[in-house]
Order: sequence, then structure tokens, then C-alpha cells
Amino acid sequence: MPVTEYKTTAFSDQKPGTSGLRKKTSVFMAEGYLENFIQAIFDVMSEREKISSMVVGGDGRFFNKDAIQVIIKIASANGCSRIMVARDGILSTPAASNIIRKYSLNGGIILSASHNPGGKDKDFGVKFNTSNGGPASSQITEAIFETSKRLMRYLMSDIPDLDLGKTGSFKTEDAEITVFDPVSDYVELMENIFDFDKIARLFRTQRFSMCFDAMNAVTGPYATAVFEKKLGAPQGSVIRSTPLEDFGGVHPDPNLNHAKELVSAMFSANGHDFGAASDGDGDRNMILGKNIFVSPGDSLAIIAANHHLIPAYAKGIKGVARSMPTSQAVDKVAKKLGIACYETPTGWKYFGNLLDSSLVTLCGEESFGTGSDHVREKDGLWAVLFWLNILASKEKSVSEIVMEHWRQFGRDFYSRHDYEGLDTQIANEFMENLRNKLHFFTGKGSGKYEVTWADDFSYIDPVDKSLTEKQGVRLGFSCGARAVFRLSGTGTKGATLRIYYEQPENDHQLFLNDPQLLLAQLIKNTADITRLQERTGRDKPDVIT
Ligand code: G16
Repeated sequence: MPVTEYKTTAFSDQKPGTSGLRKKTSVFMAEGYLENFIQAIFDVMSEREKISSMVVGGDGRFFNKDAIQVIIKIASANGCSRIMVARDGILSTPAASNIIRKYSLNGGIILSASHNPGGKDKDFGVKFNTSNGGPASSQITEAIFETSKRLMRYLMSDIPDLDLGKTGSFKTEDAEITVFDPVSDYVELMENIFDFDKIARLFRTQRFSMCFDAMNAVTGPYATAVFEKKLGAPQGSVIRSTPLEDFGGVHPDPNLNHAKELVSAMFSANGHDFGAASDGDGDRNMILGKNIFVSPGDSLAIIAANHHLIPAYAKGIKGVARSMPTSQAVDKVAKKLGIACYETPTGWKYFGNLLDSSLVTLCGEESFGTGSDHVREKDGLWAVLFWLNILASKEKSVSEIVMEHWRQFGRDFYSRHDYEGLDTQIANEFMENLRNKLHFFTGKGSGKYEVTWADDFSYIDPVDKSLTEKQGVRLGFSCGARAVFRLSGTGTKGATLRIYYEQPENDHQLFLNDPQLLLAQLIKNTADITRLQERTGRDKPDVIT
């Protein structure tokens, strides 16, 4: 097929963040912008692992389908001879990871700004995954950024737009392009991990009721296929199940603020036994029981402690990993199991080497992400199925399981406070100031809350020995509590300062306390020591999770 070379102006702002390149949709729609970034990916990979086979799909947000047509043409022009395209452009992030691994592809491009809102005036994003199925390493994303700044041309095959609605394969002179059903491979993977018969019995015989909120985003078709069709949950158990281009105006972030309908259903007199939600691209999860929210840190710890109940992990897990700001609840489980626990910077890509080298089986993050070595992404529905399998095996409620866990391991009271839309300069200066004053903090505060250590987290990858620095300032207190400061890498407007508070307690009497009340003194002390209000101009966070 003829290839046309188009001229483009180079862009200076295509630096991928924690999870790919995220910008306003209008930025991606500007002439040459998406094309430039995609061409940069192909240029960089042509010198590493050439992309000769790939998958493309996205979370269905506005501009998804148009972007897919562009990517198919650029891929084909750059010598990619096998292109798998998700039907209707709908492909969750974990399902994309599975497709790359199952069909031994060289990579994948996922169009998503994850949990950020979608629409013409909202956010869009591009994520690039490599042949292990996981997000490209920092070295690769850095090289893509550098290339994008110099790029003056992109290539496109002169092929007509593809009918994304019809499954099937067709051949051009240069490539085989296949439109595939994005759900079936993923469902098969889940069936191979979990005990579907046992979970189906839970729905059939125990009058067990669940509500899954797909938030009008990508997991709708997957959740309906798994929970309602395969496992026999009553129709309607999955709500907001049709992926919409603007997610119906909702913010597809599965947390207590944005999944309000689900949360109020779970905390009502006739609440469901189990509730869950996932985000825009299906990699995050939120777990709820009747009148109880399970924090992501607790969820990871409980999953690790109960791994033996799941067929795929019954023979044991090799190790666990969590991002640094994530609660240390899982560390205690790892200690009891006698397995390693790795602490990594924020970002799923840092788990890649640990998983590829079989150092860990399970990983998780405070940002509602949990996953395992079955793919190289966090996986929302996998986490929900893990919980269903635990519930079906133990025949106990979510609260009973959580309380039982705290009694055995203690409870890590945990909360994240977000200060959104800060002026970028103010936020950077605040962080720099903390970094420059690490030595000054020790000895500040008093009693239980005297600072005994402070550092700026850095990480040496145990496999490739690469060093990642400046990953968050940590203050450790005499009672074992800690406060962690870092700037978000996923926003598209200004800067978001995240402060993570954690305090471990072993006293059973305290277990039912509200984390905000128990952490109040730690929060106040931290704000005083760091002069948070004065330096940021904010007297309270915008979002508390
Ligand atoms: C992305 C990464 C996660 C990471 C999160 C942190 O999530 O995939 O590994 O924990 O960002 O976000 P921030 O830098 O804003 O704290 P996602 O779901 O947006 O892809």
C-alpha cells in the first residue's frame, strides 16, 4: 500500500506521566499532535524491539475511534504487519495486556486517560505497552519524549478507515488487520484463575447479592459477561454497564466520592452483600461490603493472606510488591508467609521486572489498583473475582473477613488527602522545600508524633539495577505512623499534591474507629511541621479517600 509522509511540527510537551501521555482531548485532536506521539513510539521501538505486531483499543471515551483509525494507518506505514483491533474500539487495559501476552505481540497502544473524565472538553490519553504486556519502562517513555521533541514527519498508509463494528480479518499488501471480540479472551483467562463453579453456587444458593458499578466505562461488557452471564448473578447486578463517550458525565474513578450511587446502596438498610466498581479503563477497583469500605491497602493484604483459596495461587505465592505510599498492611502478611515484600515507586511499570523475574506474584497500590502475574497491568475485575472467590470459600461476610484480618495482623489506619489544581510552581516549591529540609524535620513534633526519620524515597530496581529518585518525601513518627508527600503524575491541570497518612494500631478497641478521627492528630502535626497551609494557601484537601 502506498505510504504518505506528512510534515509535522515537533511538540515539546509530550512527556508521559505516571501512566502514559495525558492531555485535554482538544490537545490530542490538534493537527499532528496524536500522529507525532504515535510516530515517536514507532521510531523509538524500531531501534529496540520493532513493533511488527500489536493490539489497539481504548476505554471508549470521546475521540477513541478516530484515534484508532490514525494508529492503524501509522502502524501499517511503519512496518507493523499484524494489527489486532478491538471491536468498537472497546478494550480494557488488563484485557489489552492479556492480548499482547496471549498472542505474543510486540506491543499495544491503549487509548485512555484512565479514571479522568472523558469528552470533547475533558481528558484523553495514550498508553504504550511493550511485549511483556506491561507499561513501557521509564527509559522507553523518556526516549519517546525526546524523539517527539525533534520529530518533523510522520508516515501513514493510504488505507481506508476500518469498520470497527465487524469482527474478522482482512489483508492489505503490508498487513493483516483483525477486528476481534475484546471480551472472550479475558473471560477465558479469569475462568482459568478462579473457581467459577464455587462463585456461581454463591449466587445460586446463598441468596447472595452484589452490585458492580461499571461507571459507564469500559468494564460494562466484561462485567456483564462474567458476573451475569457466566456466574449467574441476577440481571441488573451490573449498573451503568454501557460504555459512553463522556461516561455519562460521571468521573469514572472508583472511590467513595465518585461512586455515590453504589456507596449509598451499600450503606443502606437493605444493602447488597458485596459491592464493587472499576474505572474508565478497567484497571482499578473499589471493594465494599454491607456497611463497610475496604481500603485498597487492606484489600491487597487480605488478598495476599487468602491466596491459597484461589485455584491459580493455591500452590503458593512467590512474593508481593506495593508502591511506597501504599499502606504497609501487606508487609505483615508477607512476613507471616515468609515471602519477600518489595516497595516500589508509584506506577505499575515498576512491578514489571519483579513480575517478569518471578520475584512476586501479587502487587497493589493505594490508588485502587491490585493485580498479579496473570497480566502486567492492574486488573479491576480480577480483584473483584478474587474477593468473590474468598467470600464463596469462607462463607463469611466482607466485614467478618476484614475484622478477622485486623484481629490477626492489626489495622493500618490509612487516608490520602489530595490538594488539586495547585499552581504548579507553588506545588514544586513546596516539594523542593521539604526535600531541602529533611534533616530539619527530625525531632520536630512531640510525644507519639515526634519525627524520628525523614527521607526522599529512591528505588534501585532489583533486576536491572536502574535508579529512580525523588519519589516522595516521607516523615516517620515515633509511634510508627508516617506521612508521605508526592505530586501526582496523572493530572492534566495544574498540580495535585497527595499526602498519604498511615498509623498502625494493634488495639482491638480502636478497630471500628473512623480513620479520619484516629489520624486527626497525625494530620494536624504534619501540617504544622511542614507549614502546609501557609505554603500551599489551602486550609483543607479537595478530596479525601
Ligand atoms: C496510574 C498508574 C498507577 C499509579 C497511579 C498514580 O494509574 O497506572 O500505577 O498508582 O497512576 O497516580 P498519581 O500519580 O496521580 O498518584 P491509572 O489508573 O491512572 O493508570
